[in-house]
Amino acid sequence: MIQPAEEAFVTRWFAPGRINLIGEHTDYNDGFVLPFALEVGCTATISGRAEDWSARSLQEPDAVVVRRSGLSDAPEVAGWSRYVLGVLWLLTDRGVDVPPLEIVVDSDVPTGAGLSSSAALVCSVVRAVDDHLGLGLDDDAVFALTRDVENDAVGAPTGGMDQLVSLRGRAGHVLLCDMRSHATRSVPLDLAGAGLAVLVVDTRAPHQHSDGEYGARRRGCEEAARQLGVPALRDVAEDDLADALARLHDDELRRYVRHVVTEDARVLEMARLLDADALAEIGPHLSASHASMRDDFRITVPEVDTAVDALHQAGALGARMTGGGFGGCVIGLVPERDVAAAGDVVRRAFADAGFNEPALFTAAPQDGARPA
Ligand code: GAF
Repeated sequence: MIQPAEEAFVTRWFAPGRINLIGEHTDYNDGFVLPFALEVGCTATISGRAEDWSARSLQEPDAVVVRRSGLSDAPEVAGWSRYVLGVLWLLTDRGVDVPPLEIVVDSDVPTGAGLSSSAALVCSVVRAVDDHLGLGLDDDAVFALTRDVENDAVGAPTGGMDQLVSLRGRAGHVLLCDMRSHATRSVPLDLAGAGLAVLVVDTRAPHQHSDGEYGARRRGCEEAARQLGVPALRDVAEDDLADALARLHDDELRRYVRHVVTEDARVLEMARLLDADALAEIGPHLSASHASMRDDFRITVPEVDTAVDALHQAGALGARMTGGGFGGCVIGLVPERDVAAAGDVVRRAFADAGFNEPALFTAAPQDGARPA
C-alpha cells in the first residue's frame, strides 16, 4: 500500500509506566532496584508539520508552541509540556540542530498514582525524537537523556530507575538494575506459573509535600554518605551496618542508612530467589521493605499502611508500598484465586477508615519502549 506522503514523516513510539517490585529510594544511592514495565503507557507521535516546536497532549486542553532554543533561554512552561520540550532543549544544548517538530502525546498512565507517568512521557518522546531525526543514540545515551530531562529540565531530583525500566523492561521479567553502572539484567517473574498475581491498590491518597520530602530524603542520604566517608550509601555493606550506625549521631540519618542498606540487601536476595524459581518465597521481603519504609524511612501515609495491613489480613504472601511514597500505590503478592476477595477486604478497610475508594487492578511485567 502506498502511504500518503505526510504519513511517511510520522514517527510513533510507546513507553510504559512502571511498578517497582522492590528497591525504594535506593536508586539515587547508587544501589539496586527490581521494577517491571506496565501495560499502560504513553505514545508520542512526531511529525515535521509544525512552524516551530509544538507539543500537544490528548489529555490536556492546550497545545504549547515555543521558539527553538536551548535550556538556558527556554520559556517557563509548566507540567507535562516541560518533559516534552525539555528533550528538545537538551538536544539543542548538545549541538543537535533540532528542526521544527510537532509532538503529540497520548497517555493512559494515571497521574499522581506513583506509576511513573512522567517516565512514560519522557521515554516515549526521547525514543521518538531519536528515531525521527535519525540521531542514532545508543541505549546508554538514550537513558542518560531521559534522566537529564527529569533532573535538569524539569528539576525533579529523581534517581533514574523509572526511566531505565520504561526503556528496558521485558515481558515476563523484572529488571535488576545496578544504579551505579546502569547495567541491567532481566530476571523471570512467572506469576501465572506460580498461580500468583500482583494486586495493585491505587490508594488515591492525596500526595502531600511529596516533592519536598523526596528531596529531603535524598539530601539526608547524601549527608550520611559524606559523614561515613563513602561515595554513596550503596558502599556500606550490610555486615558493616551496625558499625556505620554507631558512627552517626543524628537519629534521622541513622534511620535513612538502615533503610537503604537493608533495602539493597532485600533487592539482591529477591533477585536470587527469582533466579532460583522460588517466587512463592519473596513475600516476607516485600513486607519487610514496607516496614522499613514506614518505620525508618517514614515515607508512608495512613491510606498506604491500611492497604498493606488489609492485604496481609486477606492472605497476601507479602505487601508493600511501591514508588516514591507519601501516597500512590501498594502492591500485594496474592494467590490468583484470592484476588477478588482480597480486593473486597481492601475496599472495606478503606470504607471503614473513611478514605477515598481505592482503584484495584492486577499487573504483570510487559515490554519496555517500542515503536507503535
Ligand atoms: C520515584 C523516583 F522517580 C525514582 O527515581 C525512585 O527514587 C523512586 O521514587 C523511589 O524508589 O519514583
